Amino acid sequence: SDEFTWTRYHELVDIYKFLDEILAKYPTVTEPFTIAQSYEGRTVRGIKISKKAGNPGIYIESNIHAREWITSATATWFINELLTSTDAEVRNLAENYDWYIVPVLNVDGFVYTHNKDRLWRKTRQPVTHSPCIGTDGNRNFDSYWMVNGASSDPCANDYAGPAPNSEPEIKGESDFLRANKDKFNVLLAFHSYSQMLLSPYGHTEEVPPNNADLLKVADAYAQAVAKLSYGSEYTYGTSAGAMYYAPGSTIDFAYNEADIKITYTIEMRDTGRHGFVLPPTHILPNCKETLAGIVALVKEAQNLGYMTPKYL
Ligand code: 0X9
Ligand code: ZN
Repeated sequence: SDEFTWTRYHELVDIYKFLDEILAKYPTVTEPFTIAQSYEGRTVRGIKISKKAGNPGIYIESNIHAREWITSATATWFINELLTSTDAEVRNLAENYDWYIVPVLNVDGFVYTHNKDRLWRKTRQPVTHSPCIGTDGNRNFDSYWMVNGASSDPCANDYAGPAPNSEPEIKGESDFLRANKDKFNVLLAFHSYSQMLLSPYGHTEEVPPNNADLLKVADAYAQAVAKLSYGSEYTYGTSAGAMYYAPGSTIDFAYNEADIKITYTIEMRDTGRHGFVLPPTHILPNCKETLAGIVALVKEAQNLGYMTPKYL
């Protein structure tokens, strides 16, 4: 794309302009889709990239947390790479997998971080009988909602909402994932920061049946990133085990309700020096190491047998 660059962060309208340019430029292999209308009336948009029928599918959710700007910067860069890279590994990703990428899920919160409060995390829907605004999207999914952890206080940053799916953005993504569950073999939820890969579950320290595989695939990702001269150090583990309880998250919903057995929260750069306000100089290195990680992740998931098209 002409003016869209990865030397700075972009506002939602520019990200959507970038999507439109990509859709216009690659009409035979791209397709738009809609996840939801947000509380404030914005469209939550996604782009499908598919070069061949019958590919296994990979869904990428980005910026469910408004302030985690590095995630949409990386998602847009990744879209561009899938369509332009001449690298053999990237071409393999583009040719042999279908990609469903939502660069900004929490559109209202994202706009708010640009206009009002750089460190806003939640949605922007008011809560009845509370002066506080917004729900944590990553606690609002209808999977073990409010079981261990998550807050019932509307003023808390991890407020789970008045009910599961109370947020239109979350209801929309849930419906989309459920309706298309036969299409998705892998789901990645982009977050920052911590440099960690987190696998299910978030609501219990018990581990899922394929935990050993999930850790193997995460290890492949971490090793591929560490190998790069500029590569970051990534750790991994289950969400509740390696980080903290997080019930009602995207990846637990994906695992439990959409039958997506390879799924991670990817906490990108950094480890806390800059945190959410990651300087733009980090964008490209973060993008490149994420791509290297995803190449390795897909390869390992393929080796372990998780990439058979689910509808066959
Ligand atoms: O708290 C969260 O939602 C995530 N961390 S963040 O700093 N980006 O807010 C971690 C969630 C990890 N757990 C699950 N996804 N289950
Ligand atoms: Zn987050």
